[in-house]
Amino acid sequence: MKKYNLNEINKIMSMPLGELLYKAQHKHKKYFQNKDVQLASLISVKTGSCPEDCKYCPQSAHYNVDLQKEKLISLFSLENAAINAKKNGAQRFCMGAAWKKLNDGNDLETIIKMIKIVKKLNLEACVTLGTITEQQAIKLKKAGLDAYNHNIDTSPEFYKKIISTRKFEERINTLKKVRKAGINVCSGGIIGMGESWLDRAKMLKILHDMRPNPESIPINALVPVKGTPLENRSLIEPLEIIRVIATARIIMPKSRIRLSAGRKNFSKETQILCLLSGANSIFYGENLLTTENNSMSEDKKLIKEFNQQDESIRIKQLENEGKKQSRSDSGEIISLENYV
Ligand code: SAM
Ligand code: DTB
Ligand code: SF4
Repeated sequence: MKKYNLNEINKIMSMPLGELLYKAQHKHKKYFQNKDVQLASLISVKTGSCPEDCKYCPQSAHYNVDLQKEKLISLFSLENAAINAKKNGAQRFCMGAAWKKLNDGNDLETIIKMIKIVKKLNLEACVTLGTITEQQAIKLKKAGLDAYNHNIDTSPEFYKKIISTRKFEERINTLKKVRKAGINVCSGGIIGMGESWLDRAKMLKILHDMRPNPESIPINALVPVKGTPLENRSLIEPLEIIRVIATARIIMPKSRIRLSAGRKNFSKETQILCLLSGANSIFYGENLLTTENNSMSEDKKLIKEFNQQDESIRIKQLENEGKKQSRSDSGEIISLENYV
């Protein structure tokens, strides 16, 4: 797999849009021949009161956000949510907890039970629980865990402006433990927190330098939540996320790129452009962790429209131009059979 340096990544990200999308599509077609879009459902298994101070996060205990805090949910609620996700067509089920780190004992044992429930339903199981130890990673793998989500979020330099309660390196260390235990890595970031294009390129470079690359890469657009320090940040321009996704697709062609938080603020056309740029997964379900997501019926329509040839256009063309014959510009009768 080709190695890109920072300069090259920057160059790719700033290419004329047509060229960027062309290159991204070329890679996408080569590595994902069946062109599927994976649907990943998300549930918050433990909500709020997190000791970390991530400036974007409504679940941090440092900020005053209107949020219903909750302890670990019951196995019964978890199973119902997973059954529902499966019924609605999800392939992956991701469980998130607002923890700085996973504690041994009841928390770890309950998470293991949750993973087993999800696996029994034949869903891919993913968790995001904060920092974990090597031993915990091995236990999670043994329980059947497919993937661990742990985002690097942004460049190491900008990270310091967003989070003061932990270091960027801690994230990398946890990711190494996940990989070593044989669990697939899910790691990506957020755009729209005030970072520069260089920060975005650096974030992508770090993900690209991980060998193998993370199997999945969530690209979140900041959801500015009232009460968090980033509440007043304006929404990103749609073309910004498209450039980030297309660049990620080009430099990490085998990874599943997940169009993640912030999708609710995008038009249908922007979401389709994200899929055309190389995104091949979405978070699917009415809620993310604590904020709203797009409706499932809209999403089903979106994927259908994206994948299906529009027969109605072809039929209308035939109706308008006479069943099997049409006139060319020069008035010559031509057969449509050659064209449809
Ligand atoms: N506590 C765990 C951790 O930090 O890894 C798991 C949960 S945390 C909420 C998972 C990810 O959600 C974060 O790394 C961040 O990328 C994303 N996230 C959180 N709040 C967000 C927001 N307001 N807008 C966009 N993405 C957000
Ligand atoms: C990821 O990168 N995005 C998801 C998932 N991994 C866990 C979380 C998005 C959270 C958005 C804010 C919220 O709903 O609390
Ligand atoms: Fe806690 Fe994760 Fe939110 Fe940071 S992103 S405050 S670690 S839940």
